[in-house]
Amino acid sequence: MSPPANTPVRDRLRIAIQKSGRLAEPARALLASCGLSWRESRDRLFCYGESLPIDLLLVRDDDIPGLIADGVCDLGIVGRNVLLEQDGGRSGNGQPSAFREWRALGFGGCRLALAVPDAWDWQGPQELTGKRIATSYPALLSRWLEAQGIAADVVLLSGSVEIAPRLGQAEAICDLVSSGATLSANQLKPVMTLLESEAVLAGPSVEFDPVRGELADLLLRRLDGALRIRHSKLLMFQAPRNLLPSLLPLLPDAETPTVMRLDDGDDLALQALCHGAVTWQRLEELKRAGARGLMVLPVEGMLA
Ligand code: PRT
Ligand code: ZN
Repeated sequence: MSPPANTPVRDRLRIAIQKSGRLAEPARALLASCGLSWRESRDRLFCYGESLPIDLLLVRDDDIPGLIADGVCDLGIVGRNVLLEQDGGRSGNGQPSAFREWRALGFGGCRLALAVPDAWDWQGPQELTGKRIATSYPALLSRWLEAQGIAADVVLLSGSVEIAPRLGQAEAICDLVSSGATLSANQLKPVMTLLESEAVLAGPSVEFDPVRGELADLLLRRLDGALRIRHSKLLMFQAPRNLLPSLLPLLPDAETPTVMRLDDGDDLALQALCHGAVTWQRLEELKRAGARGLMVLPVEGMLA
Protein backbone atom coordinates (compact mmCIF):
# COMPACT_ATOMS: atom_id res chain seq x y z
CA MET A 1 0.00 0.00 0.00
CA SER A 2 1.46 3.45 -0.84
CA PRO A 3 1.32 6.32 1.63
CA PRO A 4 -1.32 9.03 1.01
CA ALA A 5 -0.16 11.67 -1.48
CA ASN A 6 0.37 14.35 1.20
CA THR A 7 2.51 12.12 3.48
CA PRO A 8 6.22 12.88 3.11
CA VAL A 9 8.07 9.66 2.26
CA ARG A 10 10.50 8.80 5.04
CA ASP A 11 13.73 7.47 3.63
CA ARG A 12 15.02 6.04 6.91
CA LEU A 13 13.72 3.03 8.77
CA ARG A 14 12.83 3.44 12.44
CA ILE A 15 12.83 0.51 14.86
CA ALA A 16 11.35 0.77 18.35
CA ILE A 17 13.06 -1.26 21.05
CA GLN A 18 12.74 -1.36 24.83
CA LYS A 19 14.69 1.44 26.50
CA SER A 20 15.50 -0.64 29.54
CA GLY A 21 14.31 -4.02 30.72
CA ARG A 22 14.69 -7.63 29.77
CA LEU A 23 14.62 -7.17 25.99
CA ALA A 24 16.70 -3.98 25.73
CA GLU A 25 20.23 -5.40 25.57
CA PRO A 26 19.51 -8.56 23.56
CA ALA A 27 17.54 -6.50 21.01
CA ARG A 28 20.43 -4.10 20.53
CA ALA A 29 22.94 -6.93 20.36
CA LEU A 30 20.90 -8.70 17.68
CA LEU A 31 20.62 -5.55 15.56
CA ALA A 32 24.33 -4.86 16.04
CA SER A 33 25.06 -8.40 14.81
CA CYS A 34 23.22 -7.37 11.62
CA GLY A 35 25.87 -4.69 11.08
CA LEU A 36 23.90 -1.75 12.46
CA SER A 37 25.66 0.94 14.46
CA TRP A 38 24.26 4.14 15.94
CA ARG A 39 25.00 7.50 17.49
CA GLU A 40 22.94 7.98 20.65
CA SER A 41 21.07 11.21 21.33
CA ARG A 42 21.78 13.12 24.53
CA ASP A 43 18.40 12.17 26.04
CA ARG A 44 19.02 8.48 25.24
CA LEU A 45 15.68 8.14 23.52
CA PHE A 46 16.87 8.06 19.93
CA CYS A 47 19.82 6.37 18.21
CA TYR A 48 20.75 7.68 14.79
CA GLY A 49 21.81 4.90 12.43
CA GLU A 50 25.34 5.44 11.15
CA SER A 51 26.16 2.32 9.14
CA LEU A 52 22.69 2.23 7.53
CA PRO A 53 19.73 4.62 7.53
CA ILE A 54 18.08 2.59 10.29
CA ASP A 55 17.37 4.49 13.54
CA LEU A 56 16.27 3.23 16.95
CA LEU A 57 13.64 4.69 19.19
CA LEU A 58 14.04 3.65 22.84
CA VAL A 59 10.65 3.29 24.50
CA ARG A 60 8.57 1.25 26.96
CA ASP A 61 7.70 -2.12 25.50
CA ASP A 62 3.95 -1.56 25.93
CA ASP A 63 4.13 1.44 23.57
CA ILE A 64 5.70 -0.48 20.69
CA PRO A 65 2.59 -1.97 19.00
CA GLY A 66 0.87 1.46 19.07
CA LEU A 67 3.92 3.21 17.65
CA ILE A 68 3.89 0.78 14.72
CA ALA A 69 0.12 1.13 14.28
CA ASP A 70 0.45 4.93 14.20
CA GLY A 71 3.34 4.79 11.72
CA VAL A 72 5.69 6.55 14.15
CA CYS A 73 7.96 3.50 13.95
CA ASP A 74 8.28 1.02 11.14
CA LEU A 75 9.34 -2.03 13.12
CA GLY A 76 9.66 -3.00 16.76
CA ILE A 77 11.17 -5.65 18.98
CA VAL A 78 8.67 -6.67 21.63
CA GLY A 79 7.40 -9.73 23.49
CA ARG A 80 4.76 -11.72 21.63
CA ASN A 81 2.70 -11.42 24.83
CA VAL A 82 2.57 -7.61 24.48
CA LEU A 83 1.91 -7.74 20.75
CA LEU A 84 -1.00 -10.17 21.02
CA GLU A 85 -2.44 -8.42 24.07
CA GLN A 86 -2.78 -5.28 21.95
CA ASP A 87 -3.91 -7.09 18.82
CA GLY A 88 -7.24 -5.37 18.12
CA GLY A 89 -8.41 -7.86 15.50
CA ARG A 90 -8.13 -10.81 17.83
CA SER A 91 -9.40 -9.01 20.89
CA GLY A 92 -12.68 -8.69 19.07
CA ASN A 93 -13.15 -4.97 18.42
CA GLY A 94 -13.55 -5.86 14.77
CA GLN A 95 -10.63 -3.77 13.49
CA PRO A 96 -7.94 -5.71 11.66
CA SER A 97 -4.61 -5.22 13.40
CA ALA A 98 -2.22 -2.66 11.99
CA PHE A 99 0.77 -4.77 13.10
CA ARG A 100 1.82 -8.40 13.04
CA GLU A 101 4.69 -10.67 14.05
CA TRP A 102 7.35 -10.75 11.35
CA ARG A 103 9.97 -12.97 12.96
CA ALA A 104 10.44 -14.86 16.22
CA LEU A 105 13.81 -13.83 17.63
CA GLY A 106 14.73 -16.64 20.03
CA PHE A 107 15.28 -14.63 23.23
CA GLY A 108 13.06 -13.33 26.04
CA GLY A 109 11.36 -16.73 26.24
CA CYS A 110 8.54 -17.08 28.78
CA ARG A 111 4.95 -18.28 28.94
CA LEU A 112 1.71 -16.67 29.96
CA ALA A 113 0.37 -19.09 32.53
CA LEU A 114 -2.59 -19.48 34.77
CA ALA A 115 -1.53 -20.17 38.35
CA VAL A 116 -3.47 -21.10 41.47
CA PRO A 117 -2.50 -21.47 45.15
CA ASP A 118 -0.48 -24.62 45.91
CA ALA A 119 -3.28 -25.95 48.11
CA TRP A 120 -5.85 -25.91 45.27
CA ASP A 121 -6.56 -29.47 44.13
CA TRP A 122 -6.72 -28.44 40.48
CA GLN A 123 -9.04 -30.56 38.33
CA GLY A 124 -9.29 -28.39 35.21
CA PRO A 125 -10.24 -24.99 33.76
CA GLN A 126 -13.95 -25.37 34.61
CA GLU A 127 -12.99 -24.80 38.25
CA LEU A 128 -12.40 -21.14 37.36
CA THR A 129 -16.11 -20.51 36.82
CA GLY A 130 -17.20 -17.59 38.99
CA LYS A 131 -13.64 -17.02 40.28
CA ARG A 132 -11.57 -13.83 40.12
CA ILE A 133 -8.34 -13.99 38.11
CA ALA A 134 -5.76 -11.21 38.49
CA THR A 135 -3.69 -10.33 35.42
CA SER A 136 -1.93 -7.62 33.43
CA TYR A 137 -3.07 -9.41 30.25
CA PRO A 138 -6.87 -8.90 30.28
CA ALA A 139 -7.37 -9.31 26.52
CA LEU A 140 -5.40 -12.55 26.25
CA LEU A 141 -7.04 -13.96 29.36
CA SER A 142 -10.57 -12.94 28.29
CA ARG A 143 -10.03 -14.48 24.86
CA TRP A 144 -8.88 -17.71 26.44
CA LEU A 145 -11.77 -17.81 28.93
CA GLU A 146 -14.20 -17.19 26.11
CA ALA A 147 -12.69 -19.98 24.02
CA GLN A 148 -13.02 -22.32 27.00
CA GLY A 149 -16.60 -21.18 27.62
CA ILE A 150 -15.78 -20.12 31.18
CA ALA A 151 -17.41 -17.16 32.93
CA ALA A 152 -14.86 -15.72 35.38
CA ASP A 153 -13.99 -12.20 36.57
CA VAL A 154 -10.84 -10.65 35.14
CA VAL A 155 -9.17 -8.39 37.71
CA LEU A 156 -6.78 -6.00 36.00
CA LEU A 157 -3.54 -5.27 37.88
CA SER A 158 -0.57 -3.44 36.40
CA GLY A 159 2.05 -5.21 38.52
CA SER A 160 2.71 -7.55 41.47
CA VAL A 161 0.04 -9.87 40.16
CA GLU A 162 1.50 -12.80 42.08
CA ILE A 163 0.50 -11.41 45.47
CA ALA A 164 -3.16 -10.89 44.53
CA PRO A 165 -4.38 -14.23 45.97
CA ARG A 166 -2.67 -13.54 49.31
CA LEU A 167 -4.20 -10.07 49.44
CA GLY A 168 -7.62 -11.53 48.75
CA GLN A 169 -7.95 -9.67 45.43
CA ALA A 170 -8.31 -12.84 43.36
CA GLU A 171 -8.43 -16.62 43.62
CA ALA A 172 -6.08 -17.24 40.68
CA ILE A 173 -3.61 -15.28 38.55
CA CYS A 174 -2.54 -15.18 34.92
CA ASP A 175 1.02 -13.93 34.52
CA LEU A 176 4.30 -14.43 32.71
CA VAL A 177 6.48 -17.22 34.00
CA SER A 178 10.03 -18.08 33.05
CA SER A 179 11.89 -20.00 35.77
CA GLY A 180 8.79 -20.40 37.96
CA ALA A 181 10.65 -19.06 41.02
CA THR A 182 8.25 -16.13 41.52
CA LEU A 183 5.24 -18.44 41.57
CA SER A 184 6.86 -20.83 44.07
CA ALA A 185 7.94 -17.96 46.30
CA ASN A 186 4.28 -16.93 46.46
CA GLN A 187 2.94 -20.45 47.09
CA LEU A 188 1.39 -20.63 43.62
CA LYS A 189 1.60 -23.34 40.97
CA PRO A 190 1.14 -23.05 37.19
CA VAL A 191 -1.80 -25.08 35.91
CA MET A 192 -2.36 -23.96 32.29
CA THR A 193 -0.25 -22.27 29.61
CA LEU A 194 -2.17 -19.70 27.58
CA LEU A 195 0.67 -18.54 25.36
CA GLU A 196 4.30 -19.44 24.64
CA SER A 197 6.11 -16.16 24.20
CA GLU A 198 9.48 -14.77 23.12
CA ALA A 199 10.77 -11.54 21.67
CA VAL A 200 9.55 -10.96 18.13
CA LEU A 201 10.20 -8.50 15.35
CA ALA A 202 6.87 -6.77 14.80
CA GLY A 203 6.02 -4.83 11.68
CA PRO A 204 2.99 -3.35 9.94
CA SER A 205 0.37 -5.59 8.38
CA VAL A 206 0.66 -3.65 5.12
CA GLU A 207 3.66 -3.23 2.83
CA PHE A 208 6.13 -0.37 3.10
CA ASP A 209 6.78 2.19 0.39
CA PRO A 210 9.64 1.12 -1.93
CA VAL A 211 12.41 3.00 -0.06
CA ARG A 212 11.65 1.64 3.39
CA GLY A 213 10.62 -1.69 1.86
CA GLU A 214 14.11 -2.10 0.44
CA LEU A 215 15.70 -1.24 3.79
CA ALA A 216 13.38 -3.63 5.61
CA ASP A 217 14.22 -6.43 3.14
CA LEU A 218 17.92 -5.81 3.67
CA LEU A 219 17.48 -5.94 7.43
CA LEU A 220 15.38 -9.11 7.26
CA ARG A 221 17.97 -10.88 5.10
CA ARG A 222 20.69 -10.01 7.61
CA LEU A 223 18.46 -10.90 10.54
CA ASP A 224 17.64 -14.30 9.07
CA GLY A 225 21.35 -14.92 8.59
CA ALA A 226 22.14 -13.81 12.15
CA LEU A 227 19.34 -15.96 13.63
CA ARG A 228 20.42 -18.96 11.62
CA ILE A 229 24.00 -18.87 12.83
CA ARG A 230 23.28 -17.73 16.38
CA HIS A 231 24.15 -21.13 17.84
CA SER A 232 26.17 -22.36 14.89
CA LYS A 233 29.83 -23.31 14.66
CA LEU A 234 32.03 -24.23 11.76
CA LEU A 235 33.59 -27.62 12.34
CA MET A 236 36.74 -28.53 10.38
CA PHE A 237 38.54 -31.84 10.36
CA GLN A 238 40.41 -34.34 8.22
CA ALA A 239 39.64 -38.00 7.74
CA PRO A 240 40.34 -40.92 5.40
CA ARG A 241 37.70 -41.15 2.66
CA ASN A 242 36.60 -44.67 3.66
CA LEU A 243 35.55 -43.43 7.15
CA LEU A 244 33.06 -40.85 5.85
CA PRO A 245 30.06 -43.20 6.14
CA SER A 246 30.64 -43.55 9.89
CA LEU A 247 31.55 -39.86 10.44
CA LEU A 248 28.68 -38.12 8.64
CA PRO A 249 25.93 -39.61 10.86
CA LEU A 250 27.68 -37.93 13.79
CA LEU A 251 26.79 -34.55 12.22
CA PRO A 252 22.99 -34.72 12.04
CA ASP A 253 22.53 -30.98 12.60
CA ALA A 254 25.11 -29.96 9.99
CA GLU A 255 24.49 -28.54 6.54
CA THR A 256 25.95 -30.65 3.72
CA PRO A 257 29.69 -30.51 4.45
CA THR A 258 32.21 -29.12 2.03
CA VAL A 259 34.59 -31.96 1.21
CA MET A 260 38.06 -31.28 -0.21
CA ARG A 261 40.56 -33.85 -1.39
CA LEU A 262 44.01 -33.48 0.10
CA ASP A 263 47.01 -33.81 -2.22
CA ASP A 264 48.47 -36.83 -0.48
CA GLY A 265 46.40 -39.90 -1.15
CA ASP A 266 43.02 -40.76 0.19
CA ASP A 267 42.57 -38.21 2.95
CA LEU A 268 39.82 -35.60 2.86
CA ALA A 269 39.37 -32.23 4.59
CA LEU A 270 35.82 -31.42 5.66
CA GLN A 271 34.05 -28.25 6.70
CA ALA A 272 30.61 -28.54 8.23
CA LEU A 273 28.36 -25.77 9.52
CA CYS A 274 26.77 -27.27 12.64
CA HIS A 275 23.59 -25.68 13.97
CA GLY A 276 23.60 -27.53 17.30
CA ALA A 277 26.04 -27.42 20.18
CA VAL A 278 29.50 -28.69 19.25
CA THR A 279 30.46 -30.16 22.61
CA TRP A 280 33.68 -31.81 23.72
CA GLN A 281 31.77 -35.08 23.78
CA ARG A 282 30.89 -34.72 20.11
CA LEU A 283 34.46 -33.92 19.19
CA GLU A 284 35.63 -37.01 21.09
CA GLU A 285 33.08 -39.20 19.28
CA LEU A 286 34.27 -37.85 15.92
CA LYS A 287 37.87 -38.52 16.90
CA ARG A 288 37.05 -42.08 17.91
CA ALA A 289 35.36 -42.52 14.52
CA GLY A 290 38.58 -41.51 12.76
CA ALA A 291 38.51 -37.72 12.43
CA ARG A 292 41.82 -35.82 12.88
CA GLY A 293 42.76 -32.18 13.40
CA LEU A 294 39.32 -31.23 14.66
CA MET A 295 38.80 -27.51 14.86
CA VAL A 296 35.70 -25.52 15.92
CA LEU A 297 35.36 -21.94 14.66
CA PRO A 298 32.81 -19.26 15.52
CA VAL A 299 30.64 -18.03 12.63
CA GLU A 300 30.41 -14.26 12.37
CA GLY A 301 28.00 -13.90 9.50
CA MET A 302 26.08 -15.82 6.87
CA LEU A 303 24.07 -14.79 3.84
CA ALA A 304 22.04 -17.57 2.24
O1 PRT B 1 9.60 -0.63 31.32
P1 PRT B 1 8.92 -1.49 30.35
O2 PRT B 1 7.41 -1.34 30.33
O3 PRT B 1 9.52 -1.38 28.97
O4 PRT B 1 9.26 -3.00 30.79
P2 PRT B 1 8.39 -4.08 31.55
O5 PRT B 1 8.73 -4.00 32.99
O6 PRT B 1 6.96 -4.03 31.14
O7 PRT B 1 8.93 -5.42 30.88
P3 PRT B 1 10.12 -6.40 31.28
O8 PRT B 1 11.44 -5.80 30.93
O9 PRT B 1 9.94 -6.95 32.66
O10 PRT B 1 9.78 -7.59 30.26
C1 PRT B 1 9.82 -7.38 28.90
C2 PRT B 1 9.42 -8.68 28.20
O11 PRT B 1 10.30 -9.72 28.60
C3 PRT B 1 8.06 -9.23 28.55
O12 PRT B 1 7.00 -8.59 27.86
C4 PRT B 1 8.20 -10.68 28.12
O13 PRT B 1 7.98 -10.81 26.73
C5 PRT B 1 9.66 -10.98 28.42
N1 PRT B 1 9.87 -11.81 29.63
C6 PRT B 1 10.58 -12.97 29.65
C7 PRT B 1 9.41 -11.59 30.88
C8 PRT B 1 9.86 -12.66 31.67
N2 PRT B 1 10.58 -13.49 30.88
C9 PRT B 1 9.53 -12.68 33.07
N3 PRT B 1 9.90 -13.63 33.75
N4 PRT B 1 8.69 -10.57 31.43
C10 PRT B 1 8.40 -10.60 32.74
N5 PRT B 1 8.77 -11.62 33.56
C11 PRT B 1 8.36 -11.48 35.01
C12 PRT B 1 6.96 -12.03 35.28
O14 PRT B 1 5.99 -11.02 35.03
C13 PRT B 1 7.04 -12.39 36.76
O15 PRT B 1 6.87 -11.25 37.59
O16 PRT B 1 9.21 -12.22 35.85
C14 PRT B 1 8.47 -12.85 36.88
C15 PRT B 1 8.50 -14.35 36.71
O17 PRT B 1 9.79 -14.80 36.49
P4 PRT B 1 10.24 -16.23 37.05
O18 PRT B 1 11.59 -16.46 36.45
O19 PRT B 1 10.31 -16.13 38.54
O20 PRT B 1 9.24 -17.25 36.58
ZN1 ZN C 1 6.04 -2.81 29.96
